[in-house]
Amino acid sequence: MILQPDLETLPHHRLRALQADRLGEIVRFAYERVPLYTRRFEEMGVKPDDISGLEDLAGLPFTRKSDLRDTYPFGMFAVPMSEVVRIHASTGTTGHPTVVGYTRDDLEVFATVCARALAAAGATPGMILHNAYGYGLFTGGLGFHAGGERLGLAVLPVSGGSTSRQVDLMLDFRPEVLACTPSYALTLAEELARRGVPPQEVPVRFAVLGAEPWTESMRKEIDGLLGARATNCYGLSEIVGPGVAFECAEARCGSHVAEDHFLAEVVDPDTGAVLPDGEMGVLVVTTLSKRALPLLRYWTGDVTSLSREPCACGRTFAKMSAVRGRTDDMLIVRGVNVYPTQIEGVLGTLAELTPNYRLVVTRPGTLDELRVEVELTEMLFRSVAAEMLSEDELDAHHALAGLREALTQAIKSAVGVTAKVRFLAPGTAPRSQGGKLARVVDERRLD
Ligand code: DLL
Repeated sequence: MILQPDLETLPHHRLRALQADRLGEIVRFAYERVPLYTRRFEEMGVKPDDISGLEDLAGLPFTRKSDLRDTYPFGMFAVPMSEVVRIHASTGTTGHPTVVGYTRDDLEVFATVCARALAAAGATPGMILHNAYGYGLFTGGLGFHAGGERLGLAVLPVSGGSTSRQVDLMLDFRPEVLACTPSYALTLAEELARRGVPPQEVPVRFAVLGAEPWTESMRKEIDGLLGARATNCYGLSEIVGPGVAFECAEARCGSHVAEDHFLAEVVDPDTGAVLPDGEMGVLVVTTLSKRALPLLRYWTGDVTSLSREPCACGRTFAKMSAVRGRTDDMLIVRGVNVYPTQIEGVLGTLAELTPNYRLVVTRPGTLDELRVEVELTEMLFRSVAAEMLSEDELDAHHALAGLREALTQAIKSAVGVTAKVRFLAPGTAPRSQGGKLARVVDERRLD
């Protein structure tokens, strides 16, 4: 279902005209209201009027996360606090958290793009939405909450955590729609399986998953375990939260950017030059309608590509490919660039393995070592571990030699790195407790 067909299927030339109008307005607004932009424009000798069309965008500097941190907490807000009705913030593992604000109109945009995402995933008014994204400073919970209400869903604000209770509610209330991170969808699916609920008896039909990178093999796994259709939803708090881009149930192949509100570019991570459609680079987003925190050419750090091929669903919004990861999540192992999603893709090709894994990078001597720790399926584990085995005995079991060789080869040919493989018993790799799951442990000392 298309929530706003008049906007979501706008012919390209009209969409471009709308974007150009809004860009001119937001550039002037940001220049006049945000001291950082005033200063930057003046330093570059650029006037807002110089940006009269989309083609002029590349003349503007990037805005980075560090700009938000340097002006912590509210220095980039473009309206007085009397016009701000909501504040969210990232947890910020290093330095200050990034703080974002919304006017009443901004919340309207936020709810609308989340409602579009739910509708595109297959949700229709009258369905129940089990919203297991975290509520609080994180944008996922409240974003999908408002989006669900806007679409006409009955929203169950379960938030993250208390998996057993979530599954009780799921079995009693029978929600057709689930929203959470893909790693938490797996945790929920495991708990359902543990209770002996087969996929065809899981009430969820549509799962709207995002907030962390995931792969097609993970999608297949989740679809199978839940008996549902999982679609991807992308977003970041700086731009609005979830709903910046979302997949349609028809194609499930790339996420439509809500281009009436967000202007997307993909740029070369080293030179900053705009790349043509189809080429992988860093996603840069300009907000076209936000008022509390307008951001011009915001450097997301997320690696993706854009496509403007017509889509089966009829939406004309450009699609971004599944995010490979953030440039700062990229591991450099003996000089080779490795994204965790590349390893996840390889694990998904081997039926003996589960999607539960962890990557550990160490430097025992002078060389980096990448260790891929992955759980065996219950079936294989049982056939190997007829007797009690220690973790080391399991890992070294002769019956796993062929699998180890196959996995090592597959990783080498896909990623170009020889990884050490460690097999784990089912249930021993880290699980999402409700939010994003950290799968990488980097133990190298780089000093
Ligand atoms: O994760 C907003 C969100 C909530 C999106 C719920 C989707 C669903 P932040 O906490 O600010 O906001 O984190 C944003 O998470 O820059 C990406 O690196 C990553 N990310 C978000 N969605 C996806 C996705 C929310 N679908 C950062 N695929 C972004 C891959 C994603 N990475």
